[in-house]
Amino acid sequence: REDLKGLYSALLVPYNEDGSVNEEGLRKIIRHVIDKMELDGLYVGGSTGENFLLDKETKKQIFDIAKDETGDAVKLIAQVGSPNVYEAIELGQYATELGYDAISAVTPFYYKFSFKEVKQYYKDITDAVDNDLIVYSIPVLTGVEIGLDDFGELFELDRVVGVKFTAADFFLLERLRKKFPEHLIFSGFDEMLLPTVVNKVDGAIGSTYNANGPRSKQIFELAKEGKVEEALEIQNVTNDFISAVLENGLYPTLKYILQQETGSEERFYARKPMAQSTDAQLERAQEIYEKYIK
Ligand code: NAY
Repeated sequence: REDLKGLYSALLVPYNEDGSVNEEGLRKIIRHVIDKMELDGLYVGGSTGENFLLDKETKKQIFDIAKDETGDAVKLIAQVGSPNVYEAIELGQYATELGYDAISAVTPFYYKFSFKEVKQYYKDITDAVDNDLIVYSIPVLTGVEIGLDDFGELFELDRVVGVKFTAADFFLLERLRKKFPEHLIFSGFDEMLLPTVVNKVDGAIGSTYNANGPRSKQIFELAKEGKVEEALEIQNVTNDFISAVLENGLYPTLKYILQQETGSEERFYARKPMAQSTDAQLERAQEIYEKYIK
């Protein structure tokens, strides 16, 4: 699946105060990501979209809007994973019928599933959905660690084409790349984009690319060309930005910046139980916006 390579937005979703999707705002964010950030694709239904706080119908609504707004302009990956595997299958089939280029599924979380159970989960999804699947590994949020040999077993499943690797384990990343040259590896931590590209990942999926697209693309391209020094300079500025964002609150700050960038009057709310931004956070977000993005 060479065609899936590239830089993806982990799509951020704006909500209304009552928790419903702000459709107009979402469409504007998608346009911004495609037209201004010039990213290669959208990863829809990930952590950044607050997906794990949503009911099934709202997840479908977001898949619909993203496909409708995007058409065939960029690649679309639907994150459908959930400890409720029946829902994962239904969403995978739904996104596939809509024309999504691939699906992705987070490792099942909450209960301490054995690797055998995790593997069965991926088998059940890929048996039932006629699409390629990217494993979404994010141990910091799920607590689920997958080792090298276990990745090998998952990659043996028909239609498992790669992994979104959101971890700071560069030893494991290097081993994975060497052992599985044919599988796709997407980097998941934006602040570590450069060292993951040096380790020859095929692409990256991140929340900050929604706002910091141009610098991220430069890092990606320069590093691929072996221009590590130049790429590092841009990663340094990027990480000044990311540090400031993380310190002020990741989603509130990105939401504020995207609200400004898309010229949306309506505030981009979070979905409960995420807290809404405080005035102090909004003020600081404006400073960060002016310093790094505007
Ligand atoms: C998703 O599914 O939304 C993602 O791709 C998550 C990727 C992000 N990881 C986490 C833990 O939020 O983009 C990163 C992250 O926000 C960024 O690197 C800042 O730490």
